[in-house]
Amino acid sequence: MESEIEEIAKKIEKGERLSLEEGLRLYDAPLLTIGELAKKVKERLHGKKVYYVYNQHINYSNICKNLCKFCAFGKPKGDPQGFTLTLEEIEQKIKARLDEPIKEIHIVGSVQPDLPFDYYVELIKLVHSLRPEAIIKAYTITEIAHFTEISGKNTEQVLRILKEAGVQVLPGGGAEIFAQRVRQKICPRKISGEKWLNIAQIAHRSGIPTNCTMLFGHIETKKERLEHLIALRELQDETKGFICFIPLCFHPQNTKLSHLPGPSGVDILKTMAISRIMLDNIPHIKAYWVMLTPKLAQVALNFGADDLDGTIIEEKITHMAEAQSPQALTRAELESLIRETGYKPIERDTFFREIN
Ligand code: V47
Repeated sequence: MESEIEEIAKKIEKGERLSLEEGLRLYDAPLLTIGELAKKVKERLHGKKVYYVYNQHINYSNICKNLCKFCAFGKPKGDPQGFTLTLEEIEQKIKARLDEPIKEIHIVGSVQPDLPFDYYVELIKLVHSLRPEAIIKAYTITEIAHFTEISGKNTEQVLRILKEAGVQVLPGGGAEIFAQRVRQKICPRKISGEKWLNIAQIAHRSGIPTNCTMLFGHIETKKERLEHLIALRELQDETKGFICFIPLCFHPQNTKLSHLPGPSGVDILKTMAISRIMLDNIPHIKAYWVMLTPKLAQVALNFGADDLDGTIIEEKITHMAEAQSPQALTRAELESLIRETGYKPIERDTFFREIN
């Protein structure tokens, strides 16, 4: 076993690509060994830089037709905890923070049964008109698939309309685990993994880069995780459209999978590191502090992650699943988390362009 890991380590040091079997074997290596390897890969790419973004999240609705079993955010129509923001309410949320130097607005919701396609387009136009300098990262691939259904337009047309309205990047959500076996059990109404990848491909070809994610630590096997990573890597070889990968650790509370324990700290850090090592063509790996907690996200910077995401301010998806993290971090808090690890904090925009 040790010599096998040594062989894999040599390949990583030479910058060679790992196979699914090699990725799987890495899970059996000691945590700190994998961490060191991932850290080398990350520092080869980014040196001592660790990024963060000054951003704002807007969740326009949580009323959802899909009701995935891993999700505590989505609510059925008529549920007392359900909400849908009017455009006026969204306007207020944006206006309330116009004095802050926000560089990115992250807008996602649910597969909402009643809103017309026009709402989604007008929402983007509104945000863009109020904050023309901020980059709008809006609507997951799952939402894009829904828009094609309600508008009767194809994916290219939907994306073109959204791009003209002001969308510059799609966030990485909705990917979950691509394996159909898992999707049938945890999100049977959601689009297939194949469809998710197909829409990502169309977005990239239409000049809209995206992020990508993997929701792990529920019922998936390690092999299914590796298959997921390799599917992303293969698409990236073709399109180069993924900016950042975000491993999302499952939060079971308040979900239909609340009997599951969720991933352990070791599993989270190993998955972060293995993601960095396997995804040799995706530039950035995000330690999303909202899901990890700021403390574990800070540790993850030594396990391959080069980004902490951002200031956030108001997050609902993880907090409805009882996340223990705060609602917001200030720029000073993010910078101090990064500095303490020996890395250099760099403020970025959505495309990872540095901000002075
Ligand atoms: O698609 C839902 C996941 C995603 C739970 O692109 C859960 O920069 C854990 O994708 N436990 C949404 N995860 C969040 C997301 C994201 C977040 C930050 C930045 C970016 C980006 C993307 O959260 C969903 C789903 O995969 N999720 N419920 C849960 N209980």
